[in-house]
Amino acid sequence: MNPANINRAFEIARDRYAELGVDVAQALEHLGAVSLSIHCWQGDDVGGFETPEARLSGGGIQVTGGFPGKARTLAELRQDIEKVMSLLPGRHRLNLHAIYGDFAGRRIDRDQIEPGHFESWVQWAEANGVKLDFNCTCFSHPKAEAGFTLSSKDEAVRCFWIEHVKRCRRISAYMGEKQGEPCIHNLWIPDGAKDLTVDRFGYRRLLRRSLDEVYREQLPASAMKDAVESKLFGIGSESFVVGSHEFYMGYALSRGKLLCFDLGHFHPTESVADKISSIFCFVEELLLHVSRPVRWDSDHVVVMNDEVRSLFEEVVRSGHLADTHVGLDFFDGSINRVGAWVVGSRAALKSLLFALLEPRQRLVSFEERGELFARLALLEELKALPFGAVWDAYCAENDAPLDREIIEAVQAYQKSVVAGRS
Ligand code: RNT
Ligand code: ZN
Repeated sequence: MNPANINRAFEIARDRYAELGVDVAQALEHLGAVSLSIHCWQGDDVGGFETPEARLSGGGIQVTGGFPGKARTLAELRQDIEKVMSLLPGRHRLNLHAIYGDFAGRRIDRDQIEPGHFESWVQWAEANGVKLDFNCTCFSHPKAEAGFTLSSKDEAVRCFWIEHVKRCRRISAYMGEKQGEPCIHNLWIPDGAKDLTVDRFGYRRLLRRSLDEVYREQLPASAMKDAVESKLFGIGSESFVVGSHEFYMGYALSRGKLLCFDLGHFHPTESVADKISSIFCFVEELLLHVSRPVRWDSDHVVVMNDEVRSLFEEVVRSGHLADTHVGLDFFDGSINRVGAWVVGSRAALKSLLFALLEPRQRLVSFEERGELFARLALLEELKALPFGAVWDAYCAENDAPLDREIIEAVQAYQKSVVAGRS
């Protein structure tokens, strides 16, 4: 598109927002300061590289689809991530899972992993100007097959996973030290049961005890921060999930840990957006897993829907954008994976920009004066403002393609790189 047209459209949009009291330049500055923590696992259907045959199994999460050309090696995954990042405006982080270590063909069990297995990622990150986040992997493993890990009643199983998570925290601290800013270590475990469970309290007490053991080692806050991610149910854990919302909210608040809200981990009609202003009454930081549940925690590619928009609206309205770590969590193997990554990441950024362009003061003053029709009318008006012109200009300014250039860019990469993977 002709740069002069992008500019012309932007100037008209900027003036239109200015009439409502919105400072577009400031909104773009805030947007530019946000780094998404892009999940590595969209690239290979949450398989990881522990063995050549490694694939997602169990844990209540699932990837469907067999689109050809998924990354088979660390090198291919890195190449795909570099491509994805080149198609996004702004600087973003990479979120790794423990199963993505550089194991060089050796069988390293989860209770044996070490910072050295992630050294090549640290080097890659430095070379690409990317900061890393990390996750322990408590699924896709024989010792997770019975459905319980940190809350298992089998002490040997529990100890195995405690050791794994302890090591993952050290790996996170190693990454954080190397990159000169904290690496967030997020903990999600699949523990739960398909059917009516009687000793719920027993499992939850075990989980609390295991977590206390896992977090016993003090690691410098300048190098790593701990987050815990709750869930409502999974495939095969429909009746009981040990790490529920209440469990982790209590844990995080009493132990000074970060909470992680995943959009797919609540009742389908429950608003995660509405939790933001509640939780920020009690915490200083928050981790999000932006995702798209379709009837269940299906982890569809994020789009700019009402849920994601209102989530960011609440983050911005509460004045806590700088304290919110925005992780992505979706995995779709049924469409072009690089394309899925790009569309989902850009949708998150667009939703955030939309929220940043809200004339908050005007809306709040309508609200405070009881002019509730006016509040509603203005919220409706915003939907038809030239938001796209601001987004286009932001992309152009940041040397990223416009939305209308994405299809071609992804297809060209598919043809020249991905199609060669048989
Ligand atoms: C699972 C959780 C968790 C995972 C990733 C792979 O329901 O959302 O965050 O998706 O760790
Ligand atoms: Zn998640």
